[in-house]
Amino acid sequence: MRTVPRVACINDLSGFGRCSLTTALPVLSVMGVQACPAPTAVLSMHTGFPQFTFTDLTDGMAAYFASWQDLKFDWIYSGFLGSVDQIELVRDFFRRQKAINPDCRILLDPVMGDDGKRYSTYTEALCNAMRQLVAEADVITPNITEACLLTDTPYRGEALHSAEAVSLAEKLMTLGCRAAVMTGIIQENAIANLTYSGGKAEFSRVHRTECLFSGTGDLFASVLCGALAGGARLDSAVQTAGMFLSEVTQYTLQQNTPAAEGVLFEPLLWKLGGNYHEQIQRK
Ligand code: PXL
Repeated sequence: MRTVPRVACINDLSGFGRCSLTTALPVLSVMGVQACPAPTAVLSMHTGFPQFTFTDLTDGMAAYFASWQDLKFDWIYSGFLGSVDQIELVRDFFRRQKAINPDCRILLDPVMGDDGKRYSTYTEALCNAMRQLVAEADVITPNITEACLLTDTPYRGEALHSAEAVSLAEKLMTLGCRAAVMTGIIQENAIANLTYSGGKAEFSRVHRTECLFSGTGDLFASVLCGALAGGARLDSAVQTAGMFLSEVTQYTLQQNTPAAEGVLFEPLLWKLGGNYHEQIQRK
């Protein structure tokens, strides 16, 4: 492994609202990982705000990836994708990286929606293209809404019994990914994250904060990516990401800030720079 693992972060840059690249870059940096951004779009604010500008960057992406063709990445972490063409460019980038470096791993966060609803920019064509992209991934991190959209399953809320969650994860696996982490399953006063890998399902539960903040999926996937790039096993990386999310959401709830502004991770970011992962694993 490289001294500083290298990750390509394919995601949008939203100027306000704590999500996508503005979350991924600080989290990966503090976790000792070199984060190389490939921006898919620039938004003035994320799409959860009533007004935002959206500049799609698809046109520049082929040249952007071409200039990276001799770089080897340990992981590729992809998030919000804004057009079908973009999804195809990302698929080609995944394939090229795997071809020049079979050890390259792909973390795909299929950012499509939340709370039973698709994001306003997310069309049916994008859903179909995302289903195909999942087949290229080593790990995917959908929330329940996204798991339902990907598998054409009717959405019946975020509260799922363990057996229902496992059967949804099994459906996700039929799309061809190597492992799936289904996030944000409500089970009484806990949030469960389900890791499905190697034919085995494992639940990791943390304290639930009763509020829905924007960008929590991005923060979870970013911490997960940092831990994985640092060499952690998938199940332990899921525990670490879950614990950090639980701490940060509880802190944010106490501060009483608008939910669309996301989780206030800045005051707690330093924890990820120490031996947070080791501490969580020892608990
Ligand atoms: O947090 C996911 C996300 C990422 N990127 C953009 C978004 C959202 C959620 O609303 O709008 C642009």
